Amino acid sequence: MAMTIRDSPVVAVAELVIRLTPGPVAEKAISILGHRDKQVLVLIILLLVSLLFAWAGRLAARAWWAPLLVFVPLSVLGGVAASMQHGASALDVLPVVVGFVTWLISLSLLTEPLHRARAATSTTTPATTASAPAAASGPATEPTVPGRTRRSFLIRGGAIAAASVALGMAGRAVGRGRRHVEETRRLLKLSGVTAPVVPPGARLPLDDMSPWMTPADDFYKINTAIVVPAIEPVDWQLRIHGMVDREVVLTYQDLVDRQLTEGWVTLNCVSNPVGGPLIGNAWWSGVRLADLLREAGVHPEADAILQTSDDGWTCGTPLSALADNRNAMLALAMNGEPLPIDHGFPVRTLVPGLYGYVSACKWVVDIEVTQFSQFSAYWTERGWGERGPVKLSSRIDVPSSGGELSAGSARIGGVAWAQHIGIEAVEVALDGGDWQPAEIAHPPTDDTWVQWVATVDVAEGDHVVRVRATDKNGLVQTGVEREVLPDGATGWHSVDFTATAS
Ligand SMILES: Nc1nc2c(c(=O)[nH]1)N[C@H]1C(S)=C(S)[C@@H](COP(=O)(O)O)O[C@H]1N2
Ligand SMILES: [Mo]
Repeated sequence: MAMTIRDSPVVAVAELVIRLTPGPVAEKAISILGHRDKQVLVLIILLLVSLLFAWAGRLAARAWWAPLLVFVPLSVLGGVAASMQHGASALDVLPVVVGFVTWLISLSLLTEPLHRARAATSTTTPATTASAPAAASGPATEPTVPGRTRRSFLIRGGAIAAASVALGMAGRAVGRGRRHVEETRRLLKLSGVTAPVVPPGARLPLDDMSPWMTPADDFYKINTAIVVPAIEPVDWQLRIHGMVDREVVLTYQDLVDRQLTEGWVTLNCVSNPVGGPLIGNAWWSGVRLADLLREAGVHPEADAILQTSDDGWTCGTPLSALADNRNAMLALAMNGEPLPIDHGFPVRTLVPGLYGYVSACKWVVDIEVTQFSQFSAYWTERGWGERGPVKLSSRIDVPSSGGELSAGSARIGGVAWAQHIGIEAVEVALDGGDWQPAEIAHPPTDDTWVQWVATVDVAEGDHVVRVRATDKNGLVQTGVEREVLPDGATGWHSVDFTATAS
């Protein structure tokens, strides 16, 4: 059966909770729990379900039907959640039905000996108690009622545990889907994809600086899906339709056969607080979106594309950012390797200059050419800005917050970014003093972050340093502090450190 772990009712309920959570609350949860928010949610749901089951067990001692008070609402919730998932069919409710029947059978098997025992003790009249010695000499091989109850309870419990283990193993077999795709991905050779080479001038030497290239394993991940899609390239296709002259349907092979474009692009998340980690720089290879859109023939009145992922996630991207000279692409590879599954294998979108939530659709399967006035997308429905141009920002990597430097002439460094505009200058200010210029690196395009290093004189003791950048339009990074909601944080990153005697 083509059942995947995504069909689990617990996951469905968790996804329902996520869907019903208002944007600002979800944002708070993500900022408190980091990106383990979904695992925590699943754990909470499992814990609640266990508590409800314990309660159902106690109810069962009272009347055979009482646990239904717990099972029926739980199953209905699971069923509703499962059927509300993106692309759900009647089949998705099946695990819930199976679960419901399993609970009923398990509980009645487990409690049946208890009921029998209770029935036995309650029919034990004083008269029969009096004749107990006689009874004992009769069916003497039969254990006493409490003993038999315990044994039978244990045997049945054991049988159910064994059945659960068997089911668990079956579940793991279901997880094979992802392992298969992982295997396909590992064997995939993409001609036209070149290995990343750090461009000359992109790096400034400073220990503990974030590396120019973020390895895929360290690259931040944002997924609303708890279990991400595992798609075989042969099963993937993308439809470009809507306000176009000709609908275009592309297979993975179609993309591989085309001329690939490659480039360094820094991707960042709108939820990244000032100085935060939700940013990474990678070498991407893919097919230019501008070419595909030209082939489809975009109508002049269109101003957006609505992208849909295999997992149902959506985002709206301004056409203006796709048709100009920037390297907006359907990416097939990251850092010279096929995209990792978690970063969108087999195909994801990438648009330099826009936050990921309005552009970087992973596992993209549908692109509708349309108008912003015609739709709302996943995050815009939750209160985030409709357009998401990246805001000019900068970060201090060295020293780390609360870290140490040797007193004297100290080197401070980090990154600054204003994708597709470019960084003109970076300045630092020590202990609230004047802004002093930093040296900046010169990467080949404006689509990446820019490393910077400043040399400052620090006396022994505690200090605070802050940074600001200026973009190539002459805009100076604002010191006004704004929250990430609705369209990205602003403010200056500052770091406290101690200068020690060297
Ligand atoms: N299908 C899908 N695509 C998605 C997302 C998502 O949750 N689901 N998150 C978006 C957001 S908010 C960001 S910042 C980037 C992050 O990409 P990464 O996980 O590869 O770093 O992916 C975008 N694409
Ligand atoms: Mo994001």
